[in-house]
Amino acid sequence: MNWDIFLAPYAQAVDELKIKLKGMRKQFDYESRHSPIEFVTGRVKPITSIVEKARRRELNMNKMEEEVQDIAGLRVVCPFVDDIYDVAKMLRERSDFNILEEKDYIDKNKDSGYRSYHIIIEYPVETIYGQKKLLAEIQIRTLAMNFWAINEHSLNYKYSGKMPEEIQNRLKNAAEAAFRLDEEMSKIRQEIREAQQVFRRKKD
Ligand code: 0O2
Repeated sequence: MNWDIFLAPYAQAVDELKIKLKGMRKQFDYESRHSPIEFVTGRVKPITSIVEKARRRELNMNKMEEEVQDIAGLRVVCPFVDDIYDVAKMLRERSDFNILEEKDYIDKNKDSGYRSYHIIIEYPVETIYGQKKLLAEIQIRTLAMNFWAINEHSLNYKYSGKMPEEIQNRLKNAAEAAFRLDEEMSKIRQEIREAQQVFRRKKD
């Protein structure tokens, strides 16, 4: 397997989708409207993680393109929980990719405590050999969900997936605290928005 050749279209897809999703944020800024997008990141899954995932699921290496849906991964981080659903709606209305699947881990979080909204898309990339349709995963989550997930991810890495029970329990409590924070912030959302508008007017 030549990984550079295999991953090149995925790198292109990540670059293109980052520009497109960041463009949505910019459009809200130009129109001085509240942006449901705080920031956007993207990455191509590291080779070691692809191989590890394929092994864990006993995948046929030839079927990796269909089975590993997040080789191209985008993350849209939003201020509030409602913004996640607004972003998902905007993505459904786009014509530059097809949505294949949506996974709502917000209402029904994962056992670890993980919360996020995942959208699997089929994205067409133009290569020197013609068009190639590949899968990409867009994770949409709040700042609080993101804070929790990046810390949990580092701890999982540290303990190679065998996290001590005490830390697992602490993380579950932290996930609930993050969720309550999101709920509280949603309740005072209007106040926060007005404060941001005043701040923007003063800056202008
Ligand atoms: P990385 O290092 O971020 O690339 P499954 O394994 O079947 O449960 P599947 O099909 O891989 O799930 O898709 P799922 O559940 O939508 O998860 C895909 C990605 O979501 C993961 O990729 C993580 O990025 C994120 N994710 C899912 N569950 C958790 C979790 O409990 N904690 C954190 N921090 N992130 C999670 P990878 O390949 O696992 O990891």
